[in-house]
Amino acid sequence: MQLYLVTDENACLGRDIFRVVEEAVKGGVTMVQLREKSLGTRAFIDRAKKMKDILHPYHVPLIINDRVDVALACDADGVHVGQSDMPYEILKDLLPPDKIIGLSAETKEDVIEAENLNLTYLAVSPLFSTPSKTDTLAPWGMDGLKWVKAHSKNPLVVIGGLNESNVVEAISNGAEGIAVISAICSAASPFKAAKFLKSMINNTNKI
Ligand code: TZP
Ligand code: MG
Repeated sequence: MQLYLVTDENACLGRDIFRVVEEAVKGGVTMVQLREKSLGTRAFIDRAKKMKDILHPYHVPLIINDRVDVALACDADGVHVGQSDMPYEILKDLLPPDKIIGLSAETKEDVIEAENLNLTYLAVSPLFSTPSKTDTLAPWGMDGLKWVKAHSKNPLVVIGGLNESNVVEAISNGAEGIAVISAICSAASPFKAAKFLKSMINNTNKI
């Protein structure tokens, strides 16, 4: 989950979403979340299957946002849920045990509650405010990330406003990985953007 690409077709500047994702994977993206807020179920499943066919030759896992039914239908590698989505306790019984489960934490209470769950990762969301998602609670900021790191044993992913200007600080303050939409989907070259972000992550000392 070092460099985690979250898809948003609207951020792809009119380019084909599959091409953007494949370029990004060639550049070094290590995990992809298919996040489709407006597709119908059938179209979502079709897109997920096609995405999985693109990703698996690169051994990059496919995570489905919100929809456990879609994840099961296409045998995706996991599911990402937010605080108002399906509760973890139900999700874990529906999914095979080897699947990835990621959860977004927006408050300190979310972080503490998540300590009892067997998550693959906890997403600190949003780290910074971002035009890519405006219906969020207050951003955590770097001090918030430090607080989460000090209070959570879960592997942490940060999301929201991550780009080349703040990746190093996020990783050096305890994030295992960074999740991005616009820094890659809206880059002139998703390949080069991913490659650059990946090299920054690889060259950063973790705590
Ligand atoms: N969840 C919290 S912030 C966010 C999501 C899906 C959007 C991240 O997009 P960007 O463009 O990387 O800030
Ligand atoms: Mg959700």
